[in-house]
Amino acid sequence: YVTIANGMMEDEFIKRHHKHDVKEHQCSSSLVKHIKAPVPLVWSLVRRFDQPQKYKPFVSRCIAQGDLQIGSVREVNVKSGLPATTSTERLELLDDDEHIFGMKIVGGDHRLKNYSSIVTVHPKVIDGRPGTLVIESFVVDVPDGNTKDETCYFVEALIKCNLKSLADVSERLAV
Ligand code: A9S
Repeated sequence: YVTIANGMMEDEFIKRHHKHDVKEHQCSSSLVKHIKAPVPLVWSLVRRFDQPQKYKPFVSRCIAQGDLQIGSVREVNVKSGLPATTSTERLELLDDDEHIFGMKIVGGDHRLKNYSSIVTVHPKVIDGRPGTLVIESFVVDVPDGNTKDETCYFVEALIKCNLKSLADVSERLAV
């Protein structure tokens, strides 16, 4: 019953914090990651809009204007070998009490139009110690020539890499 309860808890979080207005030509999904590190540590990485490279493996450089205010914009350069080189992104949500981070992609030489994502961070006991449940959801336009499934698969694969790296960095720092 514990797993069912946990599943319901995650579903509640998703329903409450990860609402996206999904249009017909868009796709949306959410991913969950358990991290064996305390919430303050994980949140300290997620909240740094100006330094996504602290944990995102594809980011090579980031320049952010403004000081982490809602509406700040960052210019992200990504590593070679990816189907893009730059992404311009806007900070939409940063709630240090509820641990909610939201951003929108507003430009760049990639195909993710109208991409919007929300990351929430929740305390959870893992292996009898303070751990973190991270939930990341997104909505994005389905590019011409692609299906919803292909688009969701592509974005989910990237987010899984980001969340795996967030876990590795957090768990290394938590030692
Ligand atoms: O950075 C994120 O939080 C999520 C995504 C999906 C970023 C994807 C990306 O940076 C690439 C990795 C370069 C892939 C962008 C904006 C477009 C891509 O095609």
